[in-house]
Amino acid sequence: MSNSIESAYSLAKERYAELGVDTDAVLDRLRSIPISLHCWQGDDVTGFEPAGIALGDGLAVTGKYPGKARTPDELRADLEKAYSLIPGKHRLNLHALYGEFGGEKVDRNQIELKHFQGWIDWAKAQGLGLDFNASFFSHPKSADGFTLANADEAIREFWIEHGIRCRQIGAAMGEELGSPCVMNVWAPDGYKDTPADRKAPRERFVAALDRIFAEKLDRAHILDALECKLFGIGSECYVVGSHEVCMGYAVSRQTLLCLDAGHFHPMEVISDKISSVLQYVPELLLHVSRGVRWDSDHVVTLSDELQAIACELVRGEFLDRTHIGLDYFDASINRVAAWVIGTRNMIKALMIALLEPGVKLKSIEAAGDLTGRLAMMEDLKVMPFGAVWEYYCRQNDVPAGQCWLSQVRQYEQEVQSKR
Ligand code: RNT
Ligand code: ZN
Repeated sequence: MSNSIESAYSLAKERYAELGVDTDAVLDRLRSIPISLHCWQGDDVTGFEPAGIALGDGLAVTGKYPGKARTPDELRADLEKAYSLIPGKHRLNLHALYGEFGGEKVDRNQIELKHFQGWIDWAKAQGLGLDFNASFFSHPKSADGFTLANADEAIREFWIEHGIRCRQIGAAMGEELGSPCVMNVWAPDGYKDTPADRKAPRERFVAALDRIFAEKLDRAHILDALECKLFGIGSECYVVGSHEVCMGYAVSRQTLLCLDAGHFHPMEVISDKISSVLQYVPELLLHVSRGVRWDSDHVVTLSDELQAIACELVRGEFLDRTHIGLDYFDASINRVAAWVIGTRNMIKALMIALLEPGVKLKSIEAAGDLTGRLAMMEDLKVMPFGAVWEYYCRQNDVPAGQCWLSQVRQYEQEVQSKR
């Protein structure tokens, strides 16, 4: 390890010790927190269905950066490059449309475990856990904007079957990998303009979810999650799976609730929702994202809100009940770099949160010293966490500072640019 990184770390360690924080213990804790990388950043949510149709249903990816992954092998190679530049052991979040169908037309209501065996074998070899998502979009049967809440019973049944199969596949993934698979359901259903009937689609949606989640599966293998949303492109006036619908569902059925940072009003933050919803739901899934003016899914930066999310998880001791996933898609920059930047930021935010003298802050607050609380929170912002971060990267054999980017550039030149 380079001397300057070590000596900066030992000075930082002293400074944190003065606040009663043990940096070595923080780094041990940090190493145990997995982040689930979203496979869909690697290919702009395209997937591998032979008759794949254009992305829609409220989702949009902008940018034309060259070199996107076109096959499962290319996507895995890109992911391996990204993981090699991210400290710690993490997970992969797969979508059902990323199955390996070998050019065969396998519709969503026909997917089977065998289509994901390649991913499971690869995850096992890489020491990664897998999470899974049913794909209720980019399909002719979602073209009218409705899937699980569709008024057409045959279409509803088609999507219910998809959901049921996704749970079974997810449970098998979790069992094979020895780590529970979080299986997330997000459905785009909604109307562009004001509905005459807001009730019936929600009733159909809840009934469809009950069918999908009916089979009792072992929570050691699979954890069911439901993701809400305020609006999407083309569903501006009405989204069936609103926060209230999903929250009520998750509370009453004791499933996980998925909070996506881009799925609320721009003035609303999920950091404030964590300790709220965990009063009622057993566990949470986070889709850490960054909305700019809308649910734009920008690469996660080390923003105030990212720090607030991480602080909430640490201060509330919620890390054991929260599964952290990322959800953004940017095709205007190198896609491997997008994974690396966003994931490293998530880890940095968790590290900064763990470096907080939490007991001290809470006791200042409990004593009513609100001046002292604000003063301490602000002074903590200039503590030498950069030195701790660089040490952590080195300790985990990944480049500290900006050196990781030259490795992405080399990979781009040798691999991605040849696609
Ligand atoms: C859509 C949701 C959903 C998707 C992914 C691809 O607004 O955020 O999670 O982004 O499933
Ligand atoms: Zn999401």
